[in-house]
Formats: sequence, structure tokens, C-alpha cells
Amino acid sequence: MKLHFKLALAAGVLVAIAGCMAAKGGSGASGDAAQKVYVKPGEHDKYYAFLSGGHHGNVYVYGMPSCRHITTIPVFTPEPAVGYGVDEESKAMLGGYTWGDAHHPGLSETDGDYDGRWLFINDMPNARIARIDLSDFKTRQIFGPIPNLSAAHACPFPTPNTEYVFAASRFSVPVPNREVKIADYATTFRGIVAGVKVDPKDGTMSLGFEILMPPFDWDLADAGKGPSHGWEFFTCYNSEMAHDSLEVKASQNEMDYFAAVDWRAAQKAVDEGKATMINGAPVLDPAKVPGIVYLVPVPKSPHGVDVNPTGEYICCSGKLQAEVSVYSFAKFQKAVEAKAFEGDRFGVPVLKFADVLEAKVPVGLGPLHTQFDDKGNAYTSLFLDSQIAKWKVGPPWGVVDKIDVYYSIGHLMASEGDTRHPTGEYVVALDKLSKDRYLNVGPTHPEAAQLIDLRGPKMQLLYDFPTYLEPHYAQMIRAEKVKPFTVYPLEQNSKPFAIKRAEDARVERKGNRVDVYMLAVRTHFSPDNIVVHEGDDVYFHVTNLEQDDDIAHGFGISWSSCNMQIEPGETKTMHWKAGKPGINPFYCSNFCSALHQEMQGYIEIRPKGAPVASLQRPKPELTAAVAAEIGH
Ligand code: RUQ
Ligand code: CUA
Repeated sequence: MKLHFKLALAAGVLVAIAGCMAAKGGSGASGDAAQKVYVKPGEHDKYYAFLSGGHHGNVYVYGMPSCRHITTIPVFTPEPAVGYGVDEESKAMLGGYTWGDAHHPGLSETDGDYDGRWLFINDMPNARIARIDLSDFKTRQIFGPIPNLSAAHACPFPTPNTEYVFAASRFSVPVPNREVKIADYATTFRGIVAGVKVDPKDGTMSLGFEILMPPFDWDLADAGKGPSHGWEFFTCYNSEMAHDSLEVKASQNEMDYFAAVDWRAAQKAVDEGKATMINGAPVLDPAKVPGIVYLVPVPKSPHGVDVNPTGEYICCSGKLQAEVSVYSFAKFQKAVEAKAFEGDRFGVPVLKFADVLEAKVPVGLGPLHTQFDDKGNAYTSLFLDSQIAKWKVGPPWGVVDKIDVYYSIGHLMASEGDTRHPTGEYVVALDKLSKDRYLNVGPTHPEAAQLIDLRGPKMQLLYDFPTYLEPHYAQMIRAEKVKPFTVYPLEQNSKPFAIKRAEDARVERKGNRVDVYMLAVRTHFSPDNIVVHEGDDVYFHVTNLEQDDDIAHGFGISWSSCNMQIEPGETKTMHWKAGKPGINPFYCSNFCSALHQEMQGYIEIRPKGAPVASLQRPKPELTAAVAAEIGH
């Protein structure tokens, strides 16, 4: 989110101050910093870091503390190099979209700690959530667009046992969506909070419930844990319900809110039939179903909401304020039990600020997000001050250290810093502006990330590393928790179009549809000569028979946008439409062996009506060569 623009308009004076701070530059790093990030060639990092790719729609994987970029996982955006969005399965998963805006990675959890099974991430504008399987670092499900909900920014923020991931409307719309006047915003538009169930066995997402919310801009979320397990918290801005010039009109109220959703009560209400079906989603109206959601006032256009590791405190950052407001979950519960409400908004009871507030921590200007360590400290990013403030969770609720970052920090990520057991080793500042930190590459600057050591009494800047557009949030997990396999076992390949024996390679033709059952193994495609008719719909089902690490084959077709990568033991299907009569080459696009360059073939395209065999097999010597390669 381009938060800095909004802040710039809403707090011009403060920005001027931040500008001065940012202008001072300097290295910031000191002493033994180099040694602390050095991971010897051949050795591995201690952490995986997953950085959202923002409007690049992907996830970047880094190793920490070396800050080496290891790979990029395509999620919402096609990646032609590997055929993501090109092969039939991933194309279907993208659902016709070629873009997403990915903000918040959410690692799956067991008992409130990362378990290394899945990574969820949101596509804000299209209200979708993807699940990446960490057993192979591949996107395996894209759920959505979630009905009735526009712009899933407060998303996915998994619960402590990954029971749910959530999505909430940043941009309210009419529910159900229909033609209305924008000017009728306050009466016709509504927000939605969606609870998306996660199957504990395989991670499959399905819609659990939706709650009709006031038409505010629902901004961020975090799951309760420990005593607050069972609740999900959502901040909002624009409780003024402005529908134009938000940068001015949405900053009028002293207080906006966080909403506390009792997701077990909401699911129960749906199971008891208390929901109305709207666009296929069970929607609960809090005016009719009490006890599922409450509002708590938060000063000054809050942004981040973060629950501390023990689950006792909910920390909200009022971005136009110099404080973090810390709320006590115990006080919240008491106030709910006493029904001490100061009114309601759209049927959602509002608790009293003073009843729930525990402390105000004077962190500095433009607080956005908070993370935690293992020693009872919190770390809050300060956008306007371009700093991170370290503060003690608990009396006297004071700041104990600050560090400059370069420049204009948004999120920050501490090592396992949003779990029940943060490791307290590192924090990464995800800075919105890099300005002068890197070689000039023209007007589009890279994003800037900075690794900071938390182990000493003072925070220490260790390293700068640029990233491609545009990480928002990130998470860091201890490497030993993630155990991806490197080869798909062939015997477990049950894809309907997989073939595993040399003699099964063939071309089958029915009407205009051609199915090519193809094998790839160093260094052949079999079959490698194929005859089709002009205009045929050709489906290449390519199985990579390799069972060795790092031997992926590519399959690219000249004069087309058809290319994919097939990993060891994998089968992928790609559609290609035969063009004008002639010869059309194909080849292996991924370097695989000394004879990689020889891994190629031809498609002969004959005119309509010319004879083409309905069953074609490779030459016996090719079948024999492949059989010799694979041992049967
Ligand atoms: S946001 S800079 Cu899109 Cu998570 Cu806070
Ligand atoms: Cu197979 Cu290159």
C-alpha cells in the first residue's frame, strides 16, 4: 500500500521532519557486521525468509542472515520461464487473471508456532488467497475471488492451528454488489470479514463464514493466541465513511476501531443456519446474530494490529499518532461480559476505549507494525521517523532503543516474530524507499530491505539488500522446519496423462484433438517427430523421467508463447494450436546436460485433409535409447 502518500497529505509537517531524517544517509552498519552475515560458500542459511512480492504478485525466498535471494515462487502472476500460467493446471488456477497484489505471507502454524507446512498469501485487489506447499515450494491452490468482498488487505493472518485464514474488505462495496450511487456509500456499501477454513490434512481452503461489517476500510489483522485464541482482530480506518478525498476526509475522527471477531461463534452461527446466502456465501448480520463481533476504539487512523507472543495484548498503531495503543485481552473479555457498550455501529457493539486500553507507548512518529522477540520486547516500525523503536511489553511500557533505517519503513519482520515463540535473533526492515542506497538504475528504484541484529543490548544494522517490487510483509522461519523434497518420486506420479515406460510414448489423434504422450530424459524427447493437421489442438503431456536432483527439462515451442519446465518425476500438460502448414521446431529450454543442445524435435504441420496417422509412435531406435536410459 502506498501509505506514504496518504500520510504525506494527512501529516505534511511530520513528513518534512521525516524528510530531514531520511536525508542524512550514512552507512549505519558498524564493527563486526560483515562477519555476522557471512555464510561460507557451500553452507546454508539459518532461516528461510518469505517476502511478499506486492504488485509483482509473487513470493521471494531469501536466506537469512546472508540475505541471498534463493528463488521466486510464482503465485498470482504467470512465470513463462517455468510455464506457470502456461501449463493447463496452473493456467486454470490463475483463473484468467495475470496479476495480483500480494501483501501478507502467512505461514501455517501449530500451537501458535510455524510448522513449515504451507505458506498462504493474499491477492488484495482480486480478493484471493493462495496456498503454497512448502514440500515443493509450489502454489497449489488459489481460493477466490471471495464473494462480496473487495480488496482483501487484512489477509490471510492464520490462526494458531491454521484453523482459518481471513480476508476483510479494504474497499467496501454494495453487498450484494449492484448498481448504486457512489454518493450513497454510507447507506448501501458494506464491509465483509470472511473466515476461510483450512483443511488440516492437506491445507485445502473453503469458505466458512462471512460477517457483514460497517463500511469502513478494513486494514490489517492478527490472530489471537494463548488466552485470546479463538479471536481474530482487524483494524480499520475511514470510520468516517468517506467515499472521496479519503486522505482528508478519512482522518477527521479522533478514533477509528479494531474489530474483534469470535470465529468459533461465527462458524457455529452458520452451522445453526443463522446466515443468509449472498452470492453463494453464508453471510451473518451482527445486528441479528449478536456475540460474533465487537468494536474497540483506536486513536488516529490505525494501521497494524499485532498480538504479543503470550496472547495477552493487542497492539494497534495509530499511524497519525506517536504512540502504540496496547489493549488488554482480559479487559476486553470483562467489558464484553459486562456488556459495557457505548453504542453500536451497524449493529456491532462498541466497547469503551478506557475499559480495554492497557497502555500507550510513546514510540515515535508514524507507527505501523509491531513484532516481538523472546525477551519480552516489541519492535515497532516508524514510517515517518524512518526508525524502529524497541520497547518493553509491560510496565513501565517504555522505549528502550531506537535505530535508523533507510528509508521510510513499512512492515518489519522479526525471526518468527509473530509466533508464540519468537527467536529474537534478527529483524528485517522492509523500507518503502531506497533512494541513494544502490547503484542508480533509472527512475524505478529497487525496494530496500535491511537486516538488523537483535541479540545485543542495542539493535545493530548488519546489511542492506535490494529487492524487486514490492515486498510488504515477510516472515522468517527456522530452516530446519522446512523440508522440501527435490525430486517427485516417479512411482507416486498418478497424473492421468503420465507415462513411465519408453514404449508408451505416442501421439493419439481424435478429430482435431491431438494428445502427445511424451517422455523427457537426458537427452531425448520421445517422440521427437510429430505429425499434425493445421489448426489442431495439440496437448503435450510431458513426463520427466529423471530421478536425479536438479535435472529439470524444459519444453518450448518455436513461434509460440508455449514453454514450460518439467521437474524430475513430474508430468505437465500444455496446449498448443498448430498454425499454417510447415515445420515447427521444439526444444528443451532448461540446461540439463552436455547434450542439452541436442534435445530438440520437429512438428510437421500438414494441410487440412492430408493424411495424418491417428496413432504415431517414435522410431524403434529412439524407444530403445530411452529404454536404455531408464533401465526398462
Ligand atoms: S501494509 S506498510 Cu499492505 Cu501490510 Cu503496512
Ligand atoms: Cu533437457 Cu535441456
